[in-house]
Amino acid sequence: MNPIVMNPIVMTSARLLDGALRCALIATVFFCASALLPFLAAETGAEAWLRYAAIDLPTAKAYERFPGAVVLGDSLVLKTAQQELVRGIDQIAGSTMRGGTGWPRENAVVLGTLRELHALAPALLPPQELRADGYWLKSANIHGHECLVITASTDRGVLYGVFALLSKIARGQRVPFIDEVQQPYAPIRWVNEWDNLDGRIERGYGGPSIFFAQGEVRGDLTRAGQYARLLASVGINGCTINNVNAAPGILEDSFVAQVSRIADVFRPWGVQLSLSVDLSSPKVMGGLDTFDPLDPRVREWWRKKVDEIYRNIPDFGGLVVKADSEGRLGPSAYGRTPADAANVIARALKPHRGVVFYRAFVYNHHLDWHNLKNDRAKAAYDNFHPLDGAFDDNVIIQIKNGPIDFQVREPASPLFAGLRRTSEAIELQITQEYTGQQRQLCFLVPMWKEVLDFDMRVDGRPASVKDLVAGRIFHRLTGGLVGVANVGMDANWLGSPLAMANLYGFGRLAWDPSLSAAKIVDEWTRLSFGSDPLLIKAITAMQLGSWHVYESYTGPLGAGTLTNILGNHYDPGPESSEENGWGQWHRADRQGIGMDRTRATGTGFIDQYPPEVQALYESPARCPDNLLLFFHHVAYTHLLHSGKTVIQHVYDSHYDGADRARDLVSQWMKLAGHVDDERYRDILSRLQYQAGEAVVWRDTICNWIYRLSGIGDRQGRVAPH
Ligand code: GCV
Repeated sequence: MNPIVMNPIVMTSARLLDGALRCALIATVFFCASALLPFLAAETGAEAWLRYAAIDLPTAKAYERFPGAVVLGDSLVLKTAQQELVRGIDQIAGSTMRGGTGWPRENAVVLGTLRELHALAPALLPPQELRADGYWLKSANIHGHECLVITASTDRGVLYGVFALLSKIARGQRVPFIDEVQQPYAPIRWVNEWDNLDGRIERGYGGPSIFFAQGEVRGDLTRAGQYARLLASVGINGCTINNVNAAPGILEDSFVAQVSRIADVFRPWGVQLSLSVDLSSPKVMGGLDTFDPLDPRVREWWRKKVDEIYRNIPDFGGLVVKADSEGRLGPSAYGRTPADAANVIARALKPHRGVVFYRAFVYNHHLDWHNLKNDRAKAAYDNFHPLDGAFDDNVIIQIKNGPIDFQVREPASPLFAGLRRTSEAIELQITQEYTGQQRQLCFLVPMWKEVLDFDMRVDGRPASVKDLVAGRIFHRLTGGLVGVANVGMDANWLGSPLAMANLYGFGRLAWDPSLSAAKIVDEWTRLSFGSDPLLIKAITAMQLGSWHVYESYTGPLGAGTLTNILGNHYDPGPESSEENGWGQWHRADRQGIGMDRTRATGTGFIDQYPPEVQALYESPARCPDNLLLFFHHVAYTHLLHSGKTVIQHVYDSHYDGADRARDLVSQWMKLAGHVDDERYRDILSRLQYQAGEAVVWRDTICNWIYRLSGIGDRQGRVAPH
């Protein structure tokens, strides 16, 4: 095994032999190491990016200069921050810090909010105002002691600062003198889990629920607490624990009491718990004969229910609503609007400072496919844009990144630019429902960045999606990013070790969407696998290229993931998209392929964008190739900007994609001996399987499009030219 990635426990032990000082710590470290053996030695992936693997001795020595870990204040979150610091430094640098409270009496890392710091060192002021959850890492001399201060305006910010410091140290950075402020881009940085109360997870690929089993909250919530730690380590501050297709029973008083146990294990990590609710709850479980949001009895029901939740969970975050969508009941049953529905719940939450996330994923799945003007992509904007300004200020409209449903490529939803007087959040899908279900490698950060960076050109001025959702363009008080994670009981959380880069990447982007995909994956790889240069180079290259690889054999040119949309959302199944009401149409026929969404001849979807974006997409001549079939129905012989015909591009892309999927296997095999056996073999078998699946996809799609078009492949791979 390569020395750089050898078992950290072995490394720690070796270093212990090095110096007399460390000899004194043998017993403690050995004890800690033994306790952690099942996680670290086995490398199951359970510790994810918080492995805290030992670093080299000279770098580690730098941390001996801070023997103390002093906390100013005694809140639960501050105590957690102190414990995490001590644990991290012990594992990473092999030094045991002395925990203490009050003013430092030796060189120390000092943890505390700005208020507490001010009492200790009034002259120590951050170079800029720290917004909620932002933190400042600062080397300073305090009353004659060399200190490293981690401060913030909130306790949670201090915890985030500790994780940031540990991440730097774990990646081998030396931080002797530091003066760094980090601020979150947006206040909302949440994950959703689509867990059902019976323990199954909708679109979950990492095992059963960590929260529920057989209709109850699990007795043992150790994993839920560990998950909260992972979330906090990347700055995620909220988690909705149950499926948006919500079981009404979640709101039974007895169940809320059970749920409060989950909030208890989230609390030390500053993660707020929230619940998805069924809008018909007042009727289906609340004893009323209606759930009309404008009925005073319904209003009172929500008020009492929310009060009851806060009695159990005082720091409860809020409620998520999926209504009038995919068979869920909603306000339309009474001729009411999403604003009526959102506001009745928002008003119940308001006194407690809770928020409502009302999902914009509202559409008719019985659309008449014969009608070429029908278009599911228009639904979110059509339903919500007219209501702009009608939502209370603690309502956040949660909008999927694209107008359809987490396809391998979609344009940014036009609704991001269509709400000026309403707060919004972007919903990204970490679980790979349409992108390989964790059985195939697809690092989604580059895709998310394209959407977040997309400029909507509102009123002729720059308006990136990330600025819109953060509330920066229209000066909203709240907003941000929500990721559908769906972690499960599998040791490595998502079922696949490499897929964890998506969870990490979501958190990092939610904190700072300007980070590059390359930086994020570099951080993640170092933390998850170590700093062996060969390994860093190979894993980052594989991850960064993987979305394009997957796209090229599943859905090139913006046609959508050509998968079995009526079944598993995984296998190739281009025919399943057509001739049904779901509206994931690609409109492939004998002449051509693609949805005509133009204003001139198509569904008019393009009209929903601001004028400069309309101009980009309306003309096939300007429309980027990678979205051509999303916006236009073109002949198979249509020439792309690349100079190829559409049909030849489809053939080439599928063959190229399958070749590149096979190359992923050889790239990985070069890492034999550089990665622990367990993860090496797991990842190898997944990549080998993916290479086979890519061939299945290639052949299915190429044969299907050849049968439809009758046009052969110039290279003779599919049918005679
Ligand atoms: C939770 C897609 C998924 C559904 C999901 C839905 C949603 O349609 O296939 O499983 O339901 O999106 O986001 O509400």
